[in-house]
Amino acid sequence: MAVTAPEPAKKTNRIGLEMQPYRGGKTTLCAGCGHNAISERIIDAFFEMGVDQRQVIKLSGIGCSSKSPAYFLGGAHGFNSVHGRMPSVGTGALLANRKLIAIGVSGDGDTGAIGIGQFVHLMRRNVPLIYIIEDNGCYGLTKGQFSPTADIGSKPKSGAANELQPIDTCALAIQLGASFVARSFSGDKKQLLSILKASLSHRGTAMIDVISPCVTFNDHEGSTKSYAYVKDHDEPVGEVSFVPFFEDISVEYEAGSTREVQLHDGSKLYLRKLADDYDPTDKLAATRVLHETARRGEFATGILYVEPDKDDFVTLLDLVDEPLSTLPLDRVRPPRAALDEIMEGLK
Ligand SMILES: Cc1ncc(C[n+]2csc(CCOP(=O)(O)OP(=O)(O)O)c2C)c(N)n1
Ligand code: SF4
Ligand SMILES: [Mg+2]
Repeated sequence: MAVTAPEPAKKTNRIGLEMQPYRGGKTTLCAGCGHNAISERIIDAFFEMGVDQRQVIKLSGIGCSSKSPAYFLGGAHGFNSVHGRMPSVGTGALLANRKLIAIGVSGDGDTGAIGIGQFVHLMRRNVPLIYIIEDNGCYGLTKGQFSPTADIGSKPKSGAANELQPIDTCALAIQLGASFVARSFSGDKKQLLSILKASLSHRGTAMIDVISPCVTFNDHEGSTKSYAYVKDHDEPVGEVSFVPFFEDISVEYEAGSTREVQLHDGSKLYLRKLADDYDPTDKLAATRVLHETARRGEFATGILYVEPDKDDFVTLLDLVDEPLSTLPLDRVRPPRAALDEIMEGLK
């Protein structure tokens, strides 16, 4: 009689779940699209951090990138909003329920064009949300027109090269007050996973710009957001190692060359400097590196800036601990007598 070997036990995370429940629907994006790789890393990060999806809200705007939340975390809440308007929907959701873990996915068009005003105010408020830009330098969903992150000199498949100044979303986010700003590449599994896991331990806006090539409209020779170009011009500012609060690992590191940063939930980030003078808690240094690398046609990647102790928007507003959405009416509405008093005062 043939004896079959027992199936290897499936890996479970710290809340006892397998990877499968963290997946979403089958992707309808093009095969090879960078956005699919980012969805995979989000699934890995939430699984490895043992996040309870019932606490999670996925948000997005409009674009191929904004379709992505359908392809990860099938057990989370979701809101696919209007083009460029995800920040206000996310802010509202987080004010109504401060216990939510929010992850927003946007595109370079959704953020840098129609949604730029909303993006600016989200960053300056330091709303506690992970904000991912799946950055392919074009409007993928509407057939590849240049977006505001297209680099000067980047060439389309046909027609003239881009001559307009690009928006550097990382430099903008740092200047505006975001407290965790990173850039990565959809093809760099290790770096992107560490950044995503660290962003889950941060309290405040975690803005992650992920260069994510559009294989259908912007992956040819001459494009500065193609796989080949980004692989050759990726300049990490440091190596990112992340140790979550629930893993008791002591890390040996070379003093002087590695920076230890304690995050909100007690997790630790170890940022090993590759560039001599890089300090991820120094806004000016981060901004300078972004400008210098851009001038050379390169992309600085890694955790560019982190300010773990900055108050987030919910804390600044001094909201009660219980989610507003769970409070009875008599605790959210002023009593009749208080309204009458106000009206009297206006006479
Ligand atoms: C109000 C409004 N204006 C314009 C559009 C058309 N539109 C849909 S997606 C898109 C741009 C998407 O680009 P991006 O955010 O970079 O996402 P990608 O598809 O590249 O991932 C535009 C202009 C729209 N849907 N709604
Ligand atoms: S058109 Fe481009 S951005 Fe959209 S799914 Fe295809 S490869 Fe991705
Ligand atoms: Mg795009």
